[in-house]
Order: sequence, then C-alpha cells, then structure tokens
Amino acid sequence: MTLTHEPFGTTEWWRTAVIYQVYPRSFADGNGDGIGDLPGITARLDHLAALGVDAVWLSPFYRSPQKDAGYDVADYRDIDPLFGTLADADAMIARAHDLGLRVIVDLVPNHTSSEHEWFRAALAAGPGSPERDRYLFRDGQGAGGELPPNNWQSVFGGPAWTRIDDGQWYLHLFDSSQPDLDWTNPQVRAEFEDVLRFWLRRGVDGFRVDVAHGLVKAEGLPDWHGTVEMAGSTDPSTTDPGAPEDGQTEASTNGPMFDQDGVHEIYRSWRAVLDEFDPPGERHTRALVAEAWVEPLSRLARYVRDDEMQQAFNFSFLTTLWDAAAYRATITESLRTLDAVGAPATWVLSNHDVVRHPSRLGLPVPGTKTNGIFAHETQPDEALGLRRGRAATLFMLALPGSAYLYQGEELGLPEHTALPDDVREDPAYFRTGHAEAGRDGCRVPLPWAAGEPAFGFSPTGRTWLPQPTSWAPYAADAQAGVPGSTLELYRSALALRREHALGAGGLEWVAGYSDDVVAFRVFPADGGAGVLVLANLGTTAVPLPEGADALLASTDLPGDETLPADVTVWLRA
Ligand code: ISL
Ligand code: CA
Repeated sequence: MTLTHEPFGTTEWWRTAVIYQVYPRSFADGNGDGIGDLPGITARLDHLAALGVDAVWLSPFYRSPQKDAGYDVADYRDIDPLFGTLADADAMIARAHDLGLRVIVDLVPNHTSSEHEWFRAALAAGPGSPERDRYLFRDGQGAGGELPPNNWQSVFGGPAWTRIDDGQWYLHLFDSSQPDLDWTNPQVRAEFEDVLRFWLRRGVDGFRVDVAHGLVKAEGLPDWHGTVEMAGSTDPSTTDPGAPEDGQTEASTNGPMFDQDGVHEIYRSWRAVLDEFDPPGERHTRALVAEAWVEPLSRLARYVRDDEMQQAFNFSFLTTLWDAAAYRATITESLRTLDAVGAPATWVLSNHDVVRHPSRLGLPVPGTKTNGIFAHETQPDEALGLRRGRAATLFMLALPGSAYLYQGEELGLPEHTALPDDVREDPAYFRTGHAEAGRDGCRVPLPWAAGEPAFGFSPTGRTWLPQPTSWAPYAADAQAGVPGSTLELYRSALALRREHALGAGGLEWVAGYSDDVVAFRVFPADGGAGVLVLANLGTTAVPLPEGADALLASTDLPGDETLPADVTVWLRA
C-alpha cells in the first residue's frame, strides 16, 4: 500500500467543495422565452441545496451579443437582458447564500466582445492610437499587408486574425467577435481589478477564470506549427509522460499563445484584490479557479501556488480514457503535483465545452471524442455509457479535494447527438466548416418535469435548443425519491462524502485487486477508517473482499459477493 496523499483536514471551503456548474441559458427559464435566466435559476436553487453541493459556478450572464453564448462580454458590470437584471443577480446570490451555497461567477479576461465599448473605440480611433493598444492590432505581412501578421489559428477553427477596413488586423484566439486584449497594457490590468471588486462587493465567493492560460502571448507573436484544439487532447500518453519533479522549470507544450510565464504576475495581483475582502482574521475566503488547458500537470500546478489561484480544473482527469492504469496514474500525478504547491486537487468529468461523460464512455473507445458527436457518426451506447458514467462519478466523488459537476449530470443526461444542423449555434461548428459538431449537444435545456411542456424547462414549452423526446425518464421529478435513480445516487454519494469528510481525506492505493480495478482507501484527517473504493473498469466481475459492507454502489450489486464490470462500490473500510 502506498500513501499517495496525506489528509489535509478542512480549512478553507474551496479545498473540499463540490461545485455545481450552472449554464444559465439551459438551466431554467423563468419568463418563457425559451432561454434560461436568473429568476429561473433562483427559483430552482433548492434543487442544488437538496442535491448536497457546496457551491455553484455560473457561466457568463453579462451583457453580450451572445456570439459565443456569453463568453463574448460587452459589459462586465451588467447583466444581459436575456438573463435579467443586476437586481436579479443580487437576489440569486442572496438566495444561494441563504441556502448555504457559495457563488462563483465566470470572468472572461482573455478577450472582450467586439461590441465592447473599448473595441468600438479602437475601430473608430485608427492605427497607432491608444484605443487600439488595448487589443492586439498589427499590420499584415506581404507587400500590401494582405497576409495575417502570423500563422496562428483560432481555437474554433480558421485564422486567428481578422482584417478591418483600414488594413490592420486584430488577433482573436476564438471567434472574430472575441478580440484578444493586450495584457501588457496597464489600463487592461486596472480595468479587470476593478471588475473583480465590482462583483466581490455584490457578494460573490469567487471567480472561474476563462482561458486563464491565454492572457499573455510570447513576445513578438512568433509563428507556431503546433495545433490548438478545443478541449485539449484525448490521448492518454500526453497526460502524464513522466513529468519531471520540478514543475517550476519545465517548458510548456502549449505554444506561444498559451501558458506564458507572464500570466502569473496577473494572478498574484488578483489574489491581492480578493484578499481585500477577507473578514478580519480569515484568509483566502474568496477563490480563483483557473480554466487552463495546460499540460503536463506540473505546469498547471504553477497557477495554484499560494499567492495565485486556489484551484485549477483538472482536464487531465477529464480526458483520461476508460482504463484503470490510466486513472491511477492521473490521480497519483494530480495529488502529487498539487500537494507540492499546497493546492487541493480538483476533479471534473463534464462541462459546457465537452461531450457529456456518459456519452463519451458509451463509445467504442470509451472516453474519446470530447468535441461533439454528429448523428451520422458512431453513436454512444446509452445504457452502457450511463452505467460507466455513474461508476466514474462515484469514484470521482470519493477523491480528496474539490469536484465539479455539470448541470444535468446528476440526472444522468446523455449528449444530444441527433441535433439537426440548422439549430446549431456553436461558433466552433461554423468556423471548422461544419467538420466539428461543436458543443451544442451538451448545452440542451434541462428536463425538470416529465409530463410538462419542454419537460418543465420553460412555462411556455419553448427551448432555444430542442430536447430529445426520449428525455422524459431523465426528468428530475421522474427520479426524485426513486431508489437506484441517478439523481438519488448523486444525493447519496454527496451525503456520504460529507459524512465521511472524504474531500478532506488522505488517499492510499490498495493492492490485491485485478489491474482493471481502481482500488483505493480514502480516510479522514481524524484517523477514522474511512472508505474503500473499488471501481471495476474491466470486462468481468471480480470478487469483493470477504465481509464487504457496501455503503453505496453505482449500480445494484448482484448479491453474490462480486463487483460486476463497469461498477464502482464504496465499502466501509
Ligand atoms: O485553449 C484551448 C486548447 O488549448 C481550449 O481548450 C480553450 O481553453 C477552451 O476552448 C476555452 O474555453 C472557454 O473559453 C471559450 C469559450 O467558448 C468556452 O465556452 C470557455 O469554456 C472562449 O471564451
Ligand atoms: Ca428566459
């Protein structure tokens, strides 16, 4: 048995929190226009309290032309009328706090919307103006400047540069409606520190920082011949290729637009801003969470050093394929590299950018295909995927640290893989020339009530994306109180996680099981015995230990002292 991670006990809330991602346009529609909104969220927060999560993170609700579903912000200090008003945001935050839920909002600092007043001013002011210097405007190459300034590609496909009427080009790592800011400009730094204070004063408990690895670009914007992709790599060989011990010196593999050393100074200054809001005698009560698709994990750990952010999403875990050895390696490496900087590990299987994990795990190579699935492609096996999805969630929720859930996964929702192309909205679908289905399939409005129009999402039955007709059994009201339902599995797991203080626990690997079994013991800081977790990722049943006392299983156990394939069990250790 190897002790992989010492228990760190409970101190700051974010070290152990289970954080539920709300995607506002698809959570609950209060006013019947078919798009989710803040009053809809507020009215349903009791579902999250009953689920047993600690915090909610909301994807952007700011004023935006919605070219990238709100990740194109035109005003960081106002709510888009689609979602409501600032008063609605205040009411949502207050209700969450009343229910004991912390609130994390999304901050999008890499780029603004092209409709932001700064970008309009930059276009109006002309080349060489201070207004242009807040963005990355450059002259083109070639005799007439008709070629882009460098060869960078947008993460969504196509060139990362767009030319405007006076001949200059501007950089956009994402859609052309999302011009990148120039973070070497002090005005940009000052503006975002002020935006942080604006939301901290309204009572938020933290920020999820979008594209945290992208703000600073390499000096001179040099050409690069690597590829940028949505949702990183799905090849397990790239998640942990024997990362060196010293994460401080190792070069990033991410290219000149990502993971530049200069980003860390920005996060140190933000940390100081958040600290202004700590009550006397308390430390790090507000959290920063990095969305940084950075590999290896030793590079990611640099974002969560003590004077920077508190957490970073663990996309190495999300992209691990359905293989016990691969999970053991990723979990060990995650705990080791994050322990080294004093940060909690985080765990995530689904979010608004990737195919929902039950559907990924129902594919012939389980765990692949993060970037959307078309109807004409190989379809996931829905039942097998759900069985594996529940097993994956159950071992994730036992791991020490903090875990992220994406709305609807507590219902076991699959990806919508049969969306008609004419309803798609994701710019990645359009910018790849329809080569990638994109992310709409994981963003379908939630089913709340099996018998109601739009499954209870909207009082009028309208939905901005169509829901599959087969979703009635997934509706929250069809699962609540039903033993064995996915919703009850999540509720039980979260209650047991709390009871046994698993998030604050230590972890040791347990020997003596087949290589296909992920087997570990998690134990509380107070020295209690804890929980033995066994996840069978193989194809045949394996024997359970003698006298096994099951606390919870991802699928009903057969009662013959075995653990079937694709099932996780928590046993009293
Ligand atoms: O940078 C990447 C690969 O190296 C991408 O995976 C990138 O980190 C990811 O696409 C960022 O996503 C976030 O920012 C986008 C937005 O569309 C996504 O919804 C958001 O999660 C642009 O703001
Ligand atoms: Ca609405």
